[in-house]
Amino acid sequence: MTTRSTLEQLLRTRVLVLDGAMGTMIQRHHLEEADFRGTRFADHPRDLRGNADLLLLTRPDVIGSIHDAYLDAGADIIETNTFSSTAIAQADYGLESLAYELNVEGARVAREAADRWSARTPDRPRFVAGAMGPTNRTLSISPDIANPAFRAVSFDQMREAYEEQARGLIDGGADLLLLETIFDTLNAKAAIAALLAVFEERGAEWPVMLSVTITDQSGRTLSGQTLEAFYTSVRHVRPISVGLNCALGARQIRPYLADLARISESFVTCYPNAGLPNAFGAYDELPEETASLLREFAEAGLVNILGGCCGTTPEHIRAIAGAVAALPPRPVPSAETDESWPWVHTQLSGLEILSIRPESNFIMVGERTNVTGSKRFARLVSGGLYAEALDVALDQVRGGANILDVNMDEGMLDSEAAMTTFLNLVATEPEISRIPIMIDSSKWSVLEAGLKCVQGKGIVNSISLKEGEQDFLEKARLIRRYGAAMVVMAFDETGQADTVERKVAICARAYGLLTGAGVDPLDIVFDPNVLAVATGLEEHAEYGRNFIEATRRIKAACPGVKVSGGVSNLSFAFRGNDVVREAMHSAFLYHAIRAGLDMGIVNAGQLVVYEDVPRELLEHVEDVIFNRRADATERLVELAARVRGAG
Ligand code: THG
Repeated sequence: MTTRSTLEQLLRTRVLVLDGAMGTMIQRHHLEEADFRGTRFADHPRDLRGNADLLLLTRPDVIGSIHDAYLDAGADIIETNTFSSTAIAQADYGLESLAYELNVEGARVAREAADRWSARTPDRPRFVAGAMGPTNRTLSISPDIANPAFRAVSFDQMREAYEEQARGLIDGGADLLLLETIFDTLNAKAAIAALLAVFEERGAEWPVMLSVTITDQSGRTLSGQTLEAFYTSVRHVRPISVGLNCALGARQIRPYLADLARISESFVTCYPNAGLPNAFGAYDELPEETASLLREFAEAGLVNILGGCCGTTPEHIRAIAGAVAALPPRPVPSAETDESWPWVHTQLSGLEILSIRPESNFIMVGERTNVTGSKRFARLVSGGLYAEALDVALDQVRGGANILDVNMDEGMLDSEAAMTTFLNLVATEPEISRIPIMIDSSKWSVLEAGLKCVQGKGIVNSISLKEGEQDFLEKARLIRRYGAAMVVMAFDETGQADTVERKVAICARAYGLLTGAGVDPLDIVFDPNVLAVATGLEEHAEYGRNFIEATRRIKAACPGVKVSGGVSNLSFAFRGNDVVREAMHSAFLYHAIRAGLDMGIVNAGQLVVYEDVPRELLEHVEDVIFNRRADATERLVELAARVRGAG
């Protein structure tokens, strides 16, 4: 039996107990600078007192005795003393080179203690969770107010630091990996990318526990996400548990725990602080009080694993273990038990969630933040006028965009850098970053640069079978590591599909390949190519109708997928005549939505209501879209000249 299945079985029978604070217990030992240094670091040029993780190398006896105390108190799972054992966090002490060793030792010391207790109480196996803290850096927030696009560390540096930590924890014998005190989801996504890479490298998976921190009564993470948005952004690691720890006591944490418990597909954890800190920064909630609050969490069916964070001690853990021993664990809900279960729908996120359901309105993807689609945006970005470029994004949001498409594909631009700068800035504007981002590029390096900047669950736009199956699946695999959805264009090795048959055949083939590789159909967005009509070329006459018919068939053939299109492409022949263009978009959308179109890349704020399109114009436009008469284009061109004057 694997660790995961053993744990899952246990978690279905009772509430498991996690240990309490490490720091609080270390304080009880009144250690001096000399204890932290030992002989090995006696001459280290920096102060080391305060580097709790270093005690693994200099006073492993202290750490081992704390593990013992928690196991004796009834902890089923103990956490390694490796919260800050990444090269990034250890750099504060000039000890970044120790990261791997600290993690190996941290897991080894905990493993030894857990194994001793498992041997003593074989009916109660003990587990080691490798603690992985958030580091002291934020990927979503600039440390320099004057320079909001700046980041003190890159996604790749953070991912590499977490890879090293994970390898150490695994090599030292950890059973689980616990990403905890998550306050910036992008840090957590870097850690998840690291874990998925290490699992692949090792050819095995370790169960992952996630624990997020809500810093205040706003109910949001430090980086501004709601809990539902957070969970949507990190689900792709398929955690064995998700929960809350730190910052708050049990009393303040309860409403957020209830929110998470309602939507979590995995087991739920909670290890709050021992109340809120007093005037001296100390915690004085007594063990019985913490235990009675946590007992109520279990009685309410909210939790599967309980423990303590700052200020909790073995006395707290003993009281908690006693209080919940006889209570049943939270049953994991599902679509069968909950009719409003979110995970049967396409779920995306920015700071907030975007759920795309059958009853949802049409989803508008704002197109203007595109250097090839807007001369103004292009001018602002190439001139480095990012504040004004951000206003273009804000206008799209205020115009009703539910998702923001960002494209920096211009020959004269460093597109990777422009994508990074712009998305880092978007992250600092809550009114914009509220909505999910669609990262639009024909270059993989630009798509990946974008993926490294968004804490939410966004959409990659796009991938296709253009370069063959292997390239397609490789990109899809990487997109999954970042937890994004993906637009798949109806494009294959022989080119862009323009007939209904080819559009449907390519999408069906892509669907088979992607779902076969484990991609959730709900994360696939097919784009059957909106192509320009009324161009004067006979072979373009059916393009409007083909898109609409293909949409209908793709939705029927590929359960779960969404269909999208770049609507403004349709009217390229009428550039400069916005009255006709908007009428064409409006009529096209009216029919495409009825055929199952879920979303479209549009100029948000400019869409005209179908019923408001003048009758004559509408008839001429629909003649073109449906290729209803041989002279449809001629007649629309002729009318266009007249309405241009009127408009
Ligand atoms: N499918 C997918 N992604 C896409 C497209 C698609 N991304 C790009 C494009 N097509 C969708 N975006 C736009 C953006 C703007 C315009 C058209 C499509 C547009 N712009 C005006 C023009 O060119 O006339 C520019 C006017 C101005 O400069 O202000 O029409 O199909 N997956």
